[in-house]
Amino acid sequence: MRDGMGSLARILKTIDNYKGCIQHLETRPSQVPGVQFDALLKVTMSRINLLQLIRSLRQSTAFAGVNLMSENNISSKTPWFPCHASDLDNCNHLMTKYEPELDMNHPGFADKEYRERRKQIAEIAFAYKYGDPIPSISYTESENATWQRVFNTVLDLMPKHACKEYKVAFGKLQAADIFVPHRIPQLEDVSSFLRKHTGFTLRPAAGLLTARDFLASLAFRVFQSTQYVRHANSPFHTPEPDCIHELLGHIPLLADPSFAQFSQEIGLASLGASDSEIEKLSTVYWFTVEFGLCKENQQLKAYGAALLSSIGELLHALSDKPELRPFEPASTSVQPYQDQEYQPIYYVAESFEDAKEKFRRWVSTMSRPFEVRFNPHTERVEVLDSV
Ligand code: HBI
Ligand code: FE
Repeated sequence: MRDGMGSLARILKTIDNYKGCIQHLETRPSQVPGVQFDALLKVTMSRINLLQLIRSLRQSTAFAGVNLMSENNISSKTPWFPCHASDLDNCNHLMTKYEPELDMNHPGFADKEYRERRKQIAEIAFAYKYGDPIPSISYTESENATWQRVFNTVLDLMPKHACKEYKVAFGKLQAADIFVPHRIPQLEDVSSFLRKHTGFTLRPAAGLLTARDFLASLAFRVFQSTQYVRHANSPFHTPEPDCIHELLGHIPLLADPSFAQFSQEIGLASLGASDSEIEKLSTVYWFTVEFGLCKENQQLKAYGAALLSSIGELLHALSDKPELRPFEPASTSVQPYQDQEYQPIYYVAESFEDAKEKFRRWVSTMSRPFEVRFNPHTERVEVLDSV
């Protein structure tokens, strides 16, 4: 405090305003030149109010700084989260409900050979460590043929129905000889391509990851991508993500700077978030990154990966059947959804920039008592809990 005990009174008043309860108070003459007192306060209050209290105190010039000490009920309630891209080696927890062994509706459920092949490819992801090159896969003729069928339908539908950012990036992937009809692209080549455009990179994933782990990687501009291929009998549908979905659905837009930024911001917002907030962020992700529609010269276009990699749902989304609503994070984030049938509701963004603005405003209302910033030089997330 720079102006003596008078400022302590103001701190106490501010804490009272935010309904905090003081458990302990200590002051001592400060060692810092120009600062008269250090004060240590222990308070109990809700996380939301605490965040606002800190913001409010930071705005006052009477204080040399407000430091949040690690307090029991903050550190214990904040889940562990990765702070460096290499920590993502620990973020590979799977949701197994759609794996071919466990999901009776999976087209590979009764196909032992398919399940073996899928497992063999998934092993690569379990063994993968940060910094390794992504091992290449010799895809079989049948796997490449499945890719080719989906690739050709995307080529047909894209000119009319995909947003311009997708088309531009798709063209670049073709020009780089990464997207060709007759063979599945290797993740390592795709990763190098993305790194040059937006700094995104890939790491191999063994299947459907938990939302927390999946979203956390986006904070580091890392996209966890499966590497196995859907069942040959079902080229146009897969219950779990496969590399055709990742490559044709997600990769082109991750090469777009504005969309890449939006993706990273969802990831940053997820770090250390509560379970219910992870649920909301997943829902936003679902209705934007997976199933999002946007406007382009008064026309409706698709940018969601699940739409762009699934012809059936793409045509359904752009027909007059579903209900369309404007993207608004506060309401979109609590809209229930299912993953068994086509969506009855889609959310329409004005543009990526507009979606990002709205998302930022909404994230600032979340209850996390600290902010995070990604330092691209160190690939480290810095936690800002004091100024
Ligand atoms: N895991 N491998 C993988 N790919 C995804 O696209 C994916 C995921 N886990 C969760 C998820 N997507 C989303 O539906 C949200 O829950 C984040
Ligand atoms: Fe996806």
